[in-house]
Amino acid sequence: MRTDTGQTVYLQDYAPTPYRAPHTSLMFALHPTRTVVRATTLYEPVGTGPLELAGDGLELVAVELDGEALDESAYEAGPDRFVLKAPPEWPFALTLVTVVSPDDNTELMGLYRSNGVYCTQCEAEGYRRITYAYDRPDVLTVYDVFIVADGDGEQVLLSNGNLVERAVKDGRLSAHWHDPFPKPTYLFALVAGDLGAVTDTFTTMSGRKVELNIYVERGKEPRATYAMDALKRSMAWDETRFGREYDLDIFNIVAVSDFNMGAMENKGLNVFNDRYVLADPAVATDQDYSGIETVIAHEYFHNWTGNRITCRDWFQLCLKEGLTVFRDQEFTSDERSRGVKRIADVRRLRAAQFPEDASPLRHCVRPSKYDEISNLYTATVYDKGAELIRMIHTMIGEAAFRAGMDDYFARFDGTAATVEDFVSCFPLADPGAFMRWYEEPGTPTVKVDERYENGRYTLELTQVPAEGASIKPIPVRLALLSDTGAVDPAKATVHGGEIGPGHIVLKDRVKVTVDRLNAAPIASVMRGFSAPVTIERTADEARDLTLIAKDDDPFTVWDAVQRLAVGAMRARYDGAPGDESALAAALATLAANDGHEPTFRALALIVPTRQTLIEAIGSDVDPDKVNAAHQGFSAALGAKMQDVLARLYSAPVPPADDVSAEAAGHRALRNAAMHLLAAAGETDRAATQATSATTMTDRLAALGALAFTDAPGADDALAAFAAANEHEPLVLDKYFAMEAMRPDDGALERVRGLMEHPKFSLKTPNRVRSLIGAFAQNVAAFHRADGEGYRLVADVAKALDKSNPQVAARLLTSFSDVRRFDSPRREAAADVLADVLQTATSSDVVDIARRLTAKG
Ligand code: B3K
Ligand code: ZN
Repeated sequence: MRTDTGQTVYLQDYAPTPYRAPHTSLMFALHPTRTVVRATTLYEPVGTGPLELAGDGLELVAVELDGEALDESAYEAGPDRFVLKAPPEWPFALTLVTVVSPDDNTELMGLYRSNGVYCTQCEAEGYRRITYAYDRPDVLTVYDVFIVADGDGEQVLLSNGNLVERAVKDGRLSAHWHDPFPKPTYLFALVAGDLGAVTDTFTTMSGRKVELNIYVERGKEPRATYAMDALKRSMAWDETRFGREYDLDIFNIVAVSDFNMGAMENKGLNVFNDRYVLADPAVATDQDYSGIETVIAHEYFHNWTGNRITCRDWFQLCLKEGLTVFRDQEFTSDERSRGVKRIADVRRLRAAQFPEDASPLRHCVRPSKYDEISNLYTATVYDKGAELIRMIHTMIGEAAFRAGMDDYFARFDGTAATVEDFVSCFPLADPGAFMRWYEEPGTPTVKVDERYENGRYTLELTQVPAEGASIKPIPVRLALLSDTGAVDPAKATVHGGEIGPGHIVLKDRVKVTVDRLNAAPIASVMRGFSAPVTIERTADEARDLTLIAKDDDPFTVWDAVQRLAVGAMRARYDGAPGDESALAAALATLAANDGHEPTFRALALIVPTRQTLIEAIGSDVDPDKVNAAHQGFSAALGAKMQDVLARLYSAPVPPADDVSAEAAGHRALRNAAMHLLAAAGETDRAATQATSATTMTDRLAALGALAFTDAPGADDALAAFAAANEHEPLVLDKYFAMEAMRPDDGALERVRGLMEHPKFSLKTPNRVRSLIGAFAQNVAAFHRADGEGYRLVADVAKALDKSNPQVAARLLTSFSDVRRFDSPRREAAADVLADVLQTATSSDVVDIARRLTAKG
């Protein structure tokens, strides 16, 4: 058990190690409870003093220096540290033999077993649970890995790099892997066990043939073909768009069912949560398919952004994560639809990152200190990190961006770099000012004011920094629409901002004026959501309806819909009768317009989440009133749009095996129509579809429409769904999540009941997230006035604090928006969190609980 409550680590304390570690030989004799790890590392002095290596709960059984047993007086060793007191002044080989127990590893960091398969997770600090090392990203090592295990020859034995040799002898298997690319410990991986494979090849742009394998649970191989297709498309795309070629002879992916996060980019051996690999239309939704495509691409793209160029220290995490998210977003935009992808990314940013940035857990994209590195894998580092790269792209344009990336790869390949190194590759007008985006937390606001008098139109944009933050450069993409088409930008006069290609860079204020107009134009501002800011614009229904009807930027159209919808829900929350007629008419026209992509139309029909409404209300929120406003609004919209929705629903259903983005769009549009109709009380279609659907997309959408409207038959339909999928863990996760998120009064009791379900287990992160994580998203149930919702989540976090602190800490972050609720709730949550803080022992949980309970 970990009892380290950690020490604060500061960016300013960075210092290189006094020894380099150019080569390591690792020998694993695998055993479920006593795996022996013999690590021989060549160290070269570049400074002086003791060699201090990190460990975590290790049992050390032998120490050798240059092949000779070392006297105990020469070193100090404990479970968490090894110190060679007076190392030689010349290069030396240190051998450390440790013993670890994969079966007792419930934290899923280091070497563990999932379904009998040995696998590893080392990022960020899991390697030190295998052997002592300089477990930090700036020490780059070439690895030779030797694996020995009992077996009959069927089992796979995998590590990073290229396979040198594999042998079977007398019931023993062995393999030797060599990775020629120096890498930090966090990218080390090993997998061994009985797995099935899908195999293919990819020929790179220089003509090298690469062997591709995706390993999955035996019998599930057909479900890995989509992932393989996504992998090959990712490899081709990175060549075309970024000139990046794959660099080893083999690329392996392994899917495991017990994994703390989505996937891991270990060099040449990516390990995946199986939910991001396994799919067929009967068990996976279109959303799952697109998730698989994204995560496969993301991990593959890390081969250059993360692996070939890694991070100097963990403060630079966004250097690999923000950049790689940007790259996967671009991949999806090129493969699917740019406009739709942008809306999807903005939804995610607003749902997760903006709230985080306004919460007690707020931090900079590149923080200057942390207590527990595992808690830094956040929406801010990933998604806001990607937005910062996108702003650079917007400000300098695609050609200069690509040239900057080429420069980055040329200058920093094979190194552990910093954010400053990256930014130095791009011709920014004021790099110092731009760096503030990395160094200050919080979301800036852009205020939009418009005036029209005597033929003169004035648009004023003002930047309001987040509390304690400064003015930063904000690229604003802008168009002025009028009845006679867009206003010629050449006729506009701009004061105060720098004009770049297709955008203005806003500092504190920009004024745009156009004279001699016959009518007021309409400003389409922040087109494509050109910066991660809050857009503050006065409510003006007529203006937003015009944007919905006339603007050609998908984001600004969708955003106008959101503004009107949230405004209408807010009015209902405040007790107004509610009048959605104009919005319903505009949406009906938009949804019926075949000129728009179906996915875009579907996105427009999705009612903004309860969470969005909560943020609009801001403080002292009553979650029951939120539910009522949300339901009332959805029902009214559904009723007013009945005819067009029924027509949309009657469109042909695409063939079940067509998982293309286009087919997914048609399904999404029909299902969005079905949802609104169900909200208005018309649940027959959903009831029929719940049993007749031929895809998981359609089945789950129908079940959701029944469950979320508490339709008659919802309970039975869900029970039948659970029974039919008893042996499909990934589908069962969907069932658990739906039961946990149903907005009726019985959610808490239902979740307590499901925690006793024979298939529920705290040992499987996917299951915990699907039941307890989903429950924490259920606004009225989690934020119950009696505090019982908080208690339930906290109790699970307390139990996991002992066995899997990373998952526990992640669950606890749900408490970060409690401050928006009314006072009995805030107090109930404070009590529960104080209790967690008092009893927790892991640095992960202590860090989050401490920040959530900090005063001021
Ligand atoms: N780099 C990993 C995340 C590791 C999380 C460690 N707690 C996956 C990714 O971002 O690609
Ligand atoms: Zn990543």
